Amino acid sequence: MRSATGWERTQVAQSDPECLFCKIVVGEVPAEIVREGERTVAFRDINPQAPTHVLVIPREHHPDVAAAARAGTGLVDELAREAQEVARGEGIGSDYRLVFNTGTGAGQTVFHVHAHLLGGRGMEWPPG
Ligand code: IU
Repeated sequence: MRSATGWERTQVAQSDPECLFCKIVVGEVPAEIVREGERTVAFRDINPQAPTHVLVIPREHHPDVAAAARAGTGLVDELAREAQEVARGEGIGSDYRLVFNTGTGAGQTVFHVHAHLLGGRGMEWPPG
């Protein structure tokens, strides 16, 4: 398991010291990192729901996708682009599901925006 050590000293504009994913960003909490960018980190979900289950997050703290979109800096676009790169790296091409659970009623449990990239198996619709 590798932590995000290469970026430990990067100044993150917006960070929450209590946030688990902010701690992963600075390497304080280990995670299985699969890809890092200037503004994003992608790591494997500890409780995978598919052969590929990677979380793509911004380094900046935003509680959910709507807040990240409101920041108006193209961050949500970048999460989608990074997810595509991770999918390519995982060998699943462009067949994947990208999910932003938003709000406790929709199953969000970690309030640092994250895109779930799920793939490597058939998907059903509607989701549960
Ligand atoms: P959710 O959409 O907020 O429910 O997703 C949070 C995800 O974070 C969930 O799939 C967890 O398995 C995952 N996760 C993780 O990968 N590492 C952790 O230390 C914790 C949660 I806590």
